[in-house]
This record gives sequence, C-alpha cells and structure tokens, in this order.
Amino acid sequence: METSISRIQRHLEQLAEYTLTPGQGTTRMSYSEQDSQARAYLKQEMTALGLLVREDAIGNIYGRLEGQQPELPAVIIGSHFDSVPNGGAFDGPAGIITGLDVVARLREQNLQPRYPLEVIALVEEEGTSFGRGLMASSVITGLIGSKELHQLKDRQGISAAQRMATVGFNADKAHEAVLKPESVKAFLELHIEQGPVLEQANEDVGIVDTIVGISQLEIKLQGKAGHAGTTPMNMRADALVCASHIISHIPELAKAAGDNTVATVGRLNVMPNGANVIPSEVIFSVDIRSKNDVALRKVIEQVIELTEQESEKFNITSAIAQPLYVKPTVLNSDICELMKQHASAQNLRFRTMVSGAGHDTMIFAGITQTGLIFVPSRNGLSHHPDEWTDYAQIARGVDLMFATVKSLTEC
Ligand code: HGY
Ligand code: MN
Ligand code: MN
Repeated sequence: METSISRIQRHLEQLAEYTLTPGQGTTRMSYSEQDSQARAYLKQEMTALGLLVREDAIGNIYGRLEGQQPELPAVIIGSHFDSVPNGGAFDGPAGIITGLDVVARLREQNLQPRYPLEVIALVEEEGTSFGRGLMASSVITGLIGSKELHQLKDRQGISAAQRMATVGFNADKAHEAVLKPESVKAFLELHIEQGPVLEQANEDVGIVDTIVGISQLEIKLQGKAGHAGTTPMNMRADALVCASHIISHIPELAKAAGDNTVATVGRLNVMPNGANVIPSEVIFSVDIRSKNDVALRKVIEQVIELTEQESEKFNITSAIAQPLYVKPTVLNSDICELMKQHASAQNLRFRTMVSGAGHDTMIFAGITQTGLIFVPSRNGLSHHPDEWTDYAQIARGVDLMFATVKSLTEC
C-alpha cells in the first residue's frame, strides 16, 4: 500500500523526468514536448484518483472531486508545472502533488467533501517562455486575455497564442478559462520556501501572510552596429556599454529603497552578438520586488530615469515595457488563522512569514480567499538543479493542507 511519502516521491521523481536538460535540472517550458509529457502524467494520475479531468482553453489542467453539494463553490488546490531554465524539481510540482495527495487521503478515508474540491496544474507561472510571469492565473482571474496572449512573444518571436495552438489550445477562447469569483470558495497552494528561513529555524512549515509586490520590466536599447576596429570611440552608439552602466547601478537603488527590496537583471540579449561588431541592440529584464509598494514604485521610477539619462549620454534610444506589475498581497487572515490552529494541533513547528517569491496565490487573491503553505528548502536553494526538500517534509506540509481542506470543504 502506497504511503503519502511514497506517493509524493513517485510523482516528483516522475515529473522530474520531463525536462529538456536531463542531468542539468528541470527545464520545462509551457506548451513544449516536456509540458505535454508532464500533462499526460498529471491527467493520468488525476484520472486514477477518480477525478473529473478537464483542460481549459489555455491548457490549465483541472481534476475535480465532486462535492456532496456540487452547486457549491469549489476549493482549488494547486500550483504550476512550468519551470525556469535548469531549475529544480520541486518548484511548482510540490504544490500540484499536494492536491493529488489530499485527494488520495480523502479516498483512503472514504470522505466526500460537502464543497467540491479541484486540483489544478497551471501553465506559465515562471514567465520563462513569454516574459510575463503568473500568466495562466492572470487569465483565469480576468487580468489578461486573448489580446495579451497574442502580444506576449518568446525569444523566437512566436506568441503565446501561436505556441499554445500547436498543442491544441486556443487563446481566442481565453475568456472561457476565466473563473467566476462566486464559483471559487478558496485557492490554496503548497510551495517550497525557496529561501533559508525555515531550515535555519529548524521549522516544519511556513504560513504565508504576505507576498511581495513584483514588477518585471523589459528594457530595449537601440544603438548602432559598426566595425569594432575602424569605428573611433567618440563615434559609437554602443548599446551594451550603455546597458552595463544602467545595470551596474540597479543593485544600489534596491538597497537604498530598504524593506528588503531586491532587483535582479536575469536575462540579457545582445544583437548582433559578434565579437568584432559594436552591439546595435540590447534587451534586458529587470525584476524588482518589495513588500512595500512605495519602495517598489520608487525603484521602478529610478530605473526608468537612469535608463533615460544613460541612453542620452551614449546616443542610444530606449524603450521600456512593464509586462508584469503586482502589488504586495496580503493573504486571507481567516485562512492563516485556520492553518495556524491546525499546525498547532499537529505539533508542527511553524511561523507566519512573507514570501519573497511570487506565486499564483497572489493572483487568485484577486477573486477569492487564499492560503499558502511553505515547506523548507535545503540550503535555501531554488531555481537551481540542486533544489531539494525531503519528501517527509512535504508530507508534513500535506498534513497541514489536508486538515485545512477538510475544514474548508466541511468534510
Ligand atoms: O519568480 C518567482 O518568484 C517565482 O518563482 N515565479
Ligand atoms: Mn513556483
Ligand atoms: Mn519559480
């Protein structure tokens, strides 16, 4: 007989197989071959649990356990199954398999919830493919729709709409993927902490009460290509030199803003990218986060100003887009309290905490009450092949999720 721990291990090890970079972490882009492999596995496991399985217009997977009163709003549990490049095996999948294990435990105990329960597997939370994180949950909650899905493009210039069409989904029906707030009782997510706090404090779980605000900027600098050997230094419009001046000042802007504000330039593309060609164009990302919205907005403004100043200095034209901006999000206090009661009853060592990582939970908070449980990350490491959480630690998080779900669905 499978135990919760052995189920968790089986699911996570299987999902980790679906990567573009075996041996170098999890690389699973939305609507890719690896996405399709993970999708088939998740649907198979949802079906094996007797769930009613469906995929919405943009490829999110739902597994529904009907309630005694099907007309009542559903409690949704889940997370995402896309990844960052060469990421870990737990970021996202841990939350989906938590939903599966909650259902498995209900089945074992012959419990049918009064409220319907839905396990959800979300696409494109990381934004790795199309440069805008939290994409699917933003469609589900009505923040973006088919227009944006046609505008968001990957590095090859293919839009999210075109990509999803290749695997049978339809951005022009994105409106059908929108959930009515009255159809959802709560959204719950278990996620790895992706930081060092719980491990250093030797605690079992974190109950998240706030998620930091996030801004993702995309800065495009247009200079002029030229010969590296024959173009005098005072006749250049070098987009990469300009970018380097901007980027080198960004960390101090974040530090000066206080409140643990952070800023990261994680992606940079240089065109035409030839060793003997003056860079004509540079596109780079700026990811800014803070639990203080005033600080967040201040750093965004300063990065824009800095870009304009340096562009003028280097005879560059600049364009700045902000594909994502989400305010700091306070999660539902009633659910936090409920989780704390259950954690105490289970003698779990826990704390309430702020999440420095963004999660779909913050988007669902726009339409329903939400709760987010963290489990420890070894060495605080994430977005890295060595990302790790013990299966027994995840099982303790599932214990807390199971008790919370039973309360919210009145099992
Ligand atoms: O970037 C984040 O915080 C999350 O991993 N998408
Ligand atoms: Mn994640
Ligand atoms: Mn992530």
